[in-house]
This record gives sequence, C-alpha cells and structure tokens, in this order.
Amino acid sequence: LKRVADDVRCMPEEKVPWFPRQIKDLDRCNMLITKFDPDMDHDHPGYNDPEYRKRRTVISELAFRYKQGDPLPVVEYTAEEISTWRQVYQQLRGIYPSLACKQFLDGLQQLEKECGYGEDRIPQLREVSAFLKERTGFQLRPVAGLLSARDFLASLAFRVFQCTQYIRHSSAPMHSPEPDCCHELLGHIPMLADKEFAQFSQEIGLASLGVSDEDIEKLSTLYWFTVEFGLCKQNGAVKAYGAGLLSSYGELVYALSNEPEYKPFAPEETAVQPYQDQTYQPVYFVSESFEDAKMKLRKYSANIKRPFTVRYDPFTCSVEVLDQP
Ligand code: TIH
Ligand code: FE2
Repeated sequence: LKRVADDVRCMPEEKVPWFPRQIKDLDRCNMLITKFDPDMDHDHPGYNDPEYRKRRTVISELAFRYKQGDPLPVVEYTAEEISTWRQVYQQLRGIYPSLACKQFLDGLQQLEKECGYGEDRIPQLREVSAFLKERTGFQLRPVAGLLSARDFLASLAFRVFQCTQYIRHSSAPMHSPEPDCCHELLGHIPMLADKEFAQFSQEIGLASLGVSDEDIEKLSTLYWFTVEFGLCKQNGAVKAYGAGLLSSYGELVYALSNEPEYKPFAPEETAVQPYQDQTYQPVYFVSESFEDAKMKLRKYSANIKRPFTVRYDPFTCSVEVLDQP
C-alpha cells in the first residue's frame, strides 16, 4: 500500500514550460520563425535580390550578437533604405489624422518633436529606446526577424519590446507580411509611448509566462487582433490602433473601407478566430473604446489557468513566482 501511495506522490506534476524570471533571461528568448525570411520564402519581394539578402544578413548579425544591457546597435542606413522609409512615412503621415486613434497621434507628435521622427531619416533604436524608457519604462531589444509567440510575449512581461532593424524591400513599401523597422517604429512605438497601452502590453506578457502551448496560441491570437490589427470607436468614428495597420498604407485604408467584415471585440471569440498572416485580414475586431479592449483582455487573461501567480518587481526587473495553494 505504501508503495502505491509513493508512486502517486511521485507522479510528475503537470510540466510548466520554461520562462524568463530575470530580464537577463531574455537572451534565451530568441526562437525565430523563418517562414517570411527572404532566404526561405520564394514569395518574399527580396528573394531574388542578392544585395537585399546580404544586407539582411549583416543586420541580423547585430541582433544575434546582442546581449541584454549592451548598447543598442546603430545601423547606418543606405540612401535606398532611407528612400523607402520616406515613401512609407509620407504616405502614412497623410492619412493618420483621419484614420489613427488619438493615443497614436499624440505619441507620434511627441516623437516628431523630441525624437527626430520625420521623413528624412530612419530613427535609431537607441534613441527611441531612451525616449520610451522615460515615458513608459519600455525599452527595445534588437531581433533578427519574426519571433515565436512565446518568446515575443515573454519579453513584454519585462517591458522589453523586441524590434527588427532592417527595412522592407523597396519594391513593396505599402505592405509587408513580416515585421520591419517601418512596422516597429511607425506602428508600435507611438502606442508604446502611452502609459495605459504600455501597462496593457506588459499584462499580456505576464499572462503568457509558463502557460500551455494552447493558451499561448490563444493569447497571441488576441494580441494579433488587438495590438496588431485592432480598431476602436472614438468620438463616434472607428479608428485604428493596431500596429500592423498603422505601418501599412494598403491595409490601413482597406481596414477602414467598410469592405472587410467587422465584429465586436469579445476575447473568448476573438481568441479562436483564424487569422491571415500573408495579406490583409478578412475580419477586424472593433472595441467600444480603447479602455474597453483593455478591460476585456485583462479579464480574459486573469482567467487563464496556471498553478502559480506571477508578479513583476520593477526594482530588480524580475518576475516573482508565487505558488498557489
Ligand atoms: N503588415 C505589416 C506592414 O506592412 O507594416 C507588418 C506586420 C504586421 C503584423 C505582423 S508583420
Ligand atoms: Fe508587430
């Protein structure tokens, strides 16, 4: 009888996937997804451009070598890269006032005034990271491409945003299926300068630590339809707050054209909606307000089952893990 009881006691507990506890541990959160990589994806606009691919390799190396705490690498962008940036900036800047949410417009205005944003140069991650750190405590870290959802979400728990540093191919400035510096700098950074949005982002990150693959998939789908492609009502009009929209002229116009399908944001339903990562979304989720999206997502996250709770300690930049009885 005793042996049986021991066996039962020794049964392996449900395995909790590894997750970072200290900001230094983010050096291990670097699992890349290569499906949109110009060396692998035949449909990538840079696939047949050896110069572009060489450039991407050079910039990737900077990210691979980076360790937490290092100064962020500075890239000297070429005239062609700056010209791509200029096109993207000019076109998007013209439509932001009518299509972007207020938080985004405020952030962008500050970046233009205080952080060298404009069409003539590509801002460096180093200066942008310093700007964000002063406003919301977020900091940037360079990454070589699209990260796994688990690693990307985990970094948000530490108010670290993993940023690509290369730019999209000059032949396709209006939309890119993979992240690039236009997407990070124009789509994400202005939103991350907003205190409430920063808090919201960190909460998704904390909710993801140590959860099952299934819950990661749901959380990253929620992230996709909010942080990347979210729409919200503001003063009676529908505006964009998702970074994937705010960095793509083509999709921003399309998303607010009445052509796609619109559904009210409802986390339980949104979390299982299949999504499109090659081209424009067939469906967008609209929140009553930015506040509303935040509250609903917070409630959803709080219900994910975990045999422990986590708490972020900003003094040590670490995650405390508390067992639950
Ligand atoms: N489609 C976006 C753009 O063209 O800027 C980039 C991405 C959004 C989400 C993932 S990649
Ligand atoms: Fe993104």
